[in-house]
Amino acid sequence: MSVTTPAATIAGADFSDHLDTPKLDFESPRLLQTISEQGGYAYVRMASQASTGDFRAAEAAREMAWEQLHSGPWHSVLPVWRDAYSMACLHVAKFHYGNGELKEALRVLDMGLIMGGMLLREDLDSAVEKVSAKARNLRVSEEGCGNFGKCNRRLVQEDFNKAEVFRFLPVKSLAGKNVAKRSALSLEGFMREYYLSGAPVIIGDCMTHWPAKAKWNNMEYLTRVAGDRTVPVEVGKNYLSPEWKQELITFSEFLQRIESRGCSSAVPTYLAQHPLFDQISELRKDVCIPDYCFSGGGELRSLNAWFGPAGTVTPLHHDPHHNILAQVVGKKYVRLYPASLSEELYPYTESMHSNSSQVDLDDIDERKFPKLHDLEFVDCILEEGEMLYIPPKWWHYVRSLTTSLSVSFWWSEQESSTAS
Ligand SMILES: O=C(O)CCC(=O)C(=O)O
Repeated sequence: MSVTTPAATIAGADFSDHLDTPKLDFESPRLLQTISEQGGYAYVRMASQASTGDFRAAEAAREMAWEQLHSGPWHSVLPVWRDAYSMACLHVAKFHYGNGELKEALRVLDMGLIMGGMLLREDLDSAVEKVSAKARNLRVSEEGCGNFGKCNRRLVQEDFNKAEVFRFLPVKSLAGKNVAKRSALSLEGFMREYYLSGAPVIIGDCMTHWPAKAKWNNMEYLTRVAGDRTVPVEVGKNYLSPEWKQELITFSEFLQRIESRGCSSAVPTYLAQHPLFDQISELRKDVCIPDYCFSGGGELRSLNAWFGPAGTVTPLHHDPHHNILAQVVGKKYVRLYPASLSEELYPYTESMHSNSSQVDLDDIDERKFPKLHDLEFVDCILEEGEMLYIPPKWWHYVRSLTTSLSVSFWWSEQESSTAS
C-alpha cells in the first residue's frame, strides 16, 4: 500500500529513524511457529509479509488476530493469539511512525497494550515512549516553547452543593454509623487495630507527598501526559445494567466528556478498574504505593484507576483482596457491609456476578429483598486526600459526588498467613 510521505503529514519533522523492536525480532520465529501449530497459517503468511514492509499484510494480520481474540469468552482465547495481536500492532505502528502518523501509531500501540499478551510488552512500552516523546517535541515546537503549565483549568471546578448531591444517595445514608477516621495512622496501629481485626478505616494525611496530589486536578497536565492515549471506558448506569457497554476512546475525548457532562443526567462514562498505570508510565510516577499495602507480607495484586464524572456508581459487590482506595481528586460516598452479611445481601447466583448483590441500593425493591432493611452498615464521604481501607470480602457500594479520580491498591497476604 502506498503511504503518505512524512512531509505530507508533519512538516519539518524527521522520521528517518524507526521504532526498534528487539524483542519482536528475537521472538518472531518461535512465535510464528507456535501460531502455525495452532493452525494460524494465514496469519503467519501475513505477519511474515508485514515484516518485509507490506502495510496491507500488517493490517490483515492484525484483523485476523483481533477476530481470534473475539472468537469466544476472553478466558478461552489461546494466549498465543494475544501475543500475535501485539506482534501485528507493532508491525502496523512501525508503518504509521515511519509515515509521521503519530496519533495513529499511539492508538495501535495502546490497543496492543490493552488487548495483547505480555511477550512483546517491552517493545510496546518503549515504542509508546518514543512516539510520545516525538509527539511532545513536535507540539512544543509548533506552539513555540509550549503553553503547557500556563493553563490551570481544573478537573473539579464545581462548588460542592451538599443538598443537591446528597439527594442521590441511597436511603439511610449518613444517618447511622460512620467509618472510623484516623489521621497519620502508623503502620503498626493499622495492623493492630484494623488489618488484623478486619475493620475498615479512613486514613487521613497520608497522601500529601504524592505528585498526583499537585498534578491531577489539572486538565492541561492530564491532556499533555495522556491526551492521545487510548483507554477503555464503561458507558451506562453500571456494569449490572443491560444497556451497559465498553468503548475505547482517547483520554482527551474522555476528558471532554467529563467536562461537557456538568449537571446533565446523561449516562456517565467511567474509566473503571483499569490498570492505567501499567499503560501510562508518566501517571504511574505520580502515585506512591502506601506502606499499608505491605501488611501481611503478601504481594500487590493490582493498581487500578477509577476516573469519572459526578454520578458514577459501582454497585454493591465484594472483592477477595485487601484494598486501599485512595481518593486523589474529588469526593465519593462509600457504604460498607461486613463479609458476615453475605447471605442477607442477595448475591447473584450465576458465577459471573456472584460477587455482586442483586439489590440496587439506588432503588431498593423492599418486597423482593426484605432482609436488607434492617442490615447494619457503615458509610462515609471519602474526601480528597484520604484513603479508605476495605478488608477482603467486605461489600461496598461507591458513588462519586463530584468528578473524581481514585486509585485502588489490591493486595493479598502471604499464603502461609492465609492458611493460619
Ligand atoms: O471507586 C469505585 O467506583 C469502586 C472502587 C472499588 O470497587 C474497589 O476499589 O474495589
